[in-house]
Amino acid sequence: MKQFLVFFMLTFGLLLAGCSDEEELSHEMEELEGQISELQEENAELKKENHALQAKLDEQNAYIASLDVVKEAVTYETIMPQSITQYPQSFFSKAESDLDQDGEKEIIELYVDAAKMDNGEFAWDDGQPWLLVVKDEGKTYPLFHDYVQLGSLKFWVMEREQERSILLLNTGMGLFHLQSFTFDEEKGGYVPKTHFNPELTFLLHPY
Ligand SMILES: [Ca+2]
Repeated sequence: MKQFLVFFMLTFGLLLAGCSDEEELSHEMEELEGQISELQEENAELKKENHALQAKLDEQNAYIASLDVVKEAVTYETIMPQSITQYPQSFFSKAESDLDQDGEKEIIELYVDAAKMDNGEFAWDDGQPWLLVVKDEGKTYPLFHDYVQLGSLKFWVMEREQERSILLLNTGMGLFHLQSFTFDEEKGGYVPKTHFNPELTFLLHPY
């Protein structure tokens, strides 16, 4: 009888221990499931954020691409004849050359909106509008018509590989912009091309 009692108590004890392990495991499983569920929610949230960021990135890339198109159009748009209603007040310099090589010389004129004093010097301001035009039998092509801050314009007529062009240097504030303008017979205008235009270039000498 005593042996039976010992056997019964041992069995009951083992059963109790088994139950307790099972409960603990079940509890751990629940906790793990909870953690998995939380991670899945976080993952879904991150995916959503990632999607939004990608959409924003796509939008910004499209905007940058549109700016490049505008930049290209501005840089390479052919300059057609225009009617100049108001010239800057002073004539600055002039050249003559057969730029389209049709046997007749065109007139290239540079004007600046600065008063010329009695001694022939210009009364320079911190900046002023400039205008560079090519005149060809009643047609006027404004190659440059803009404000130049703390700088000036200088042009040359050059011939290279039997093609004539005007070279224009703009040394406005933070600028050292060298462009050429070449007549395109098919387009009927002057095609501008930038050769040198590094960002924020300040001339130290000569100032
Ligand atoms: Ca000509």
